[in-house]
Amino acid sequence: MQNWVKASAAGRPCDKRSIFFRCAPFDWRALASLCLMSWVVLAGASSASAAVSPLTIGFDQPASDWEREGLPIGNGAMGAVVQGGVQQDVLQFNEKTLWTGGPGSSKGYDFGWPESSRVEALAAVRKALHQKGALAPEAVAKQLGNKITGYGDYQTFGDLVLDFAEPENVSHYRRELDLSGAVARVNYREGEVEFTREYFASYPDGVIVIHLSANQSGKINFKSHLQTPDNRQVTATADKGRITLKGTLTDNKLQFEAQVQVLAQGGKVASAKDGSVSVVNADSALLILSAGTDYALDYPTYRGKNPHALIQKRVDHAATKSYAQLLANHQADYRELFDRVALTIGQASSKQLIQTSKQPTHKLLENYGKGNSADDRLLEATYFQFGRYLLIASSRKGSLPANLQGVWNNSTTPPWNADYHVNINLQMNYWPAEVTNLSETTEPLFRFVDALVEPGRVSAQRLLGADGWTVFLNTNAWGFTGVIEWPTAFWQPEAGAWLAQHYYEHYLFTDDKKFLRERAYPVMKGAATFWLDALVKDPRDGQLVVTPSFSPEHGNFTVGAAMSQQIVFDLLRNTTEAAEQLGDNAFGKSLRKTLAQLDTGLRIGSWGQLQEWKEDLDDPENTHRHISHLFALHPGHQINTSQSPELVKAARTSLDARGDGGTGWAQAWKINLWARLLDGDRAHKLLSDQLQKSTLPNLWDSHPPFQIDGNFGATAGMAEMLLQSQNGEIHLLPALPSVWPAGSVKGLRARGDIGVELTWSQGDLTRALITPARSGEVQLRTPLFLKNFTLVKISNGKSVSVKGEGATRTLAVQAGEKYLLSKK
Ligand code: FUC
Repeated sequence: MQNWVKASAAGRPCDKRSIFFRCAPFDWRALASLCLMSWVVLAGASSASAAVSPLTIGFDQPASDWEREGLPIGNGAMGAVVQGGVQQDVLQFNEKTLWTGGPGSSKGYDFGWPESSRVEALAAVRKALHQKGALAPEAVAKQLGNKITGYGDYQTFGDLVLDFAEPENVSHYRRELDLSGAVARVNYREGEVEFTREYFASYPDGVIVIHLSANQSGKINFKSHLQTPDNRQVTATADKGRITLKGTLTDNKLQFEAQVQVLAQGGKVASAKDGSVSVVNADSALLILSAGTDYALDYPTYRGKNPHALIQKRVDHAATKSYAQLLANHQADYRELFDRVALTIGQASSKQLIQTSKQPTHKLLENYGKGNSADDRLLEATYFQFGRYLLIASSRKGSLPANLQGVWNNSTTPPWNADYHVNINLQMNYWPAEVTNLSETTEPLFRFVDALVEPGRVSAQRLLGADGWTVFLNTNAWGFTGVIEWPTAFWQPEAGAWLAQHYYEHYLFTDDKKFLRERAYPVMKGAATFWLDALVKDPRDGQLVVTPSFSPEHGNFTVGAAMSQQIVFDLLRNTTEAAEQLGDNAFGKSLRKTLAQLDTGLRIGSWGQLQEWKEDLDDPENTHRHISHLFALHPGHQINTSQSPELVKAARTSLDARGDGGTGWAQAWKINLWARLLDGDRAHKLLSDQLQKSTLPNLWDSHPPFQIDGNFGATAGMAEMLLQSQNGEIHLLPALPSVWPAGSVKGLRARGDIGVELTWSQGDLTRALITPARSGEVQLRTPLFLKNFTLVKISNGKSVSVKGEGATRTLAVQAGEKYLLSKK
């Protein structure tokens, strides 16, 4: 475990006589015992007096464990975890660009590129594969793997620490995260005095804010300082209530800076030489924190300006505003996104909640599935909205995309470097973005992937001798596009194509032709160019295949594994459609020619399963967590219930055999897959499993440890149970589980830039409001068409006619109008 130091003027550990007890090396046991003490003090306290918002994650004690009990706040670029100790409140915080490694790393850095071309080794691997049919991952890694240096790790920035006097007589403690308002809160009483702390991360002001208040005047007393790990050189100063911490990472000399302005109403603010600021006898206090680095997403140097001026400006500017103004700015920005979607699935109403169930969230989790249906639905609805909250908090324009931990990381050596794994994880992070009406949150993803194209061209050339661009298993803040040497995962050249899918999906959802032309198509075309070059004719049947090919983290290397083929198919089909729309006829023609010869990766095997490999090798007993060969069902849509029933059956057989186990993200993927198989109860079973087996008390997804993809995947899966639009029709309530017999959802989006609001009762749709943003034909699917229904245009109340028969009907719509379908 890393040592932490309290930042001091000369970057030295603090004075042992200081009232701060966490002098270097930072004593974690001391902190743990302090937390335990606070817990013991508070355990007897009754639960909070504050009103409980229905969308709240709450605890009745401070966090004793960052990962399991911390409450995350974030504004995309910055994140923080609220732990809420009474005597010592440690706000651990992050800024997304603080990474070790990369250009300038003391260890050297090469983007994962081998020194010389691997084209000959590749040819040898291909030849051996064609002769033997399969190769052990270790054998291929020996030929094509690469020992890398300077990959780096996403870093914790540090802690903003508030120290208070030893508390006496503490009661009524509550710590909560209000998802509707994106504010974390701590409330407790000390004797007669009621203390409140509020925390939020503002996107419009670029700062994290803490506000401390009490119900009596003159009661706010604390001392604040910043502390940061010892893998960096730092200086900390305090002047006029402003703590400034500047430094460089030892490894790569990345420059960083954090500033905190401490302000008080009433009382006094005093700055000390050791870099701390104290507040004495104030009525309330406000802390404004901002942090940044000189990182720039700019290949090949990745360096921009020293962050000092920007951070200073942000904090200065925010400090001119009142707490109420800062909060109002933050909430106006947040609510504009968050409030677009509301979900009711039979959860306890806020009134019932306040009266009867002030249960901390972890109690809801512990009691989940034990008979209190309203509480179970409350947990599910909260979990759904938590995914949306986390996406808003970890992915806003102007910073890097959400990484394996979103933006929240308390370590200098996090699991998997808290990087960007692109063989499922980064993609899953963005699955809920379009359908749950948070399209704007995809901007950091696109900016990031745009910046992979240039280094990705070198990887394509050096590793496969191909034009175009690609990336393999994993990438970082530094444009890593090459390969590592982990045999069972390193080779995943389809990752570029998979990322390109997100561009096209964004276009399909938003109908934004400019985005398609200027942003999506160049990236898609580059990824497709790579595959036009890299596909090889399979001598066995003359089809074009990926070789070597590896089904993520499972089995041997073979030729043409299902997932490789399905991803390439998805890319080439999407790019063909895009080329046609944009009039790039010559390229469209070569894509069509290639598609006609491409092995589609869809085969039904001896036990009725969808084959994971081109050969029928699947073991019905195997329960590996990756279910890669089902890519074509989700997130692809080559397999679908209306056009390919045989393949749907095979996919079901495979999914059933794989079982319901797996780590967080695997379970989340299975929610989506069962939803695509239109089996709402099974999808719900996976949701329950995820809640019961892979969810921490603070509702973070566990892998273990904490990994955020499962949160996002589950939110997407729940939306997928209510609405699907991947096959040219909008399917209303495609996989409604029997435990959600009545409910409503507002604000979901369907492909074609269409808003959808649904109400159902006794398991059947009763009302659907369709709001298209463009004119044209819309195909809707719902069994309501088999019953007595009405369909009216809201603006004139007139009936609208539909074409077709059965459960699927087509209506002509006008942009900006609203169409109401209801049960007669
Ligand atoms: C993939 C998964 C692992 C983990 C890692 C970050 O490689 O197979 O389970 O999620 O990404």
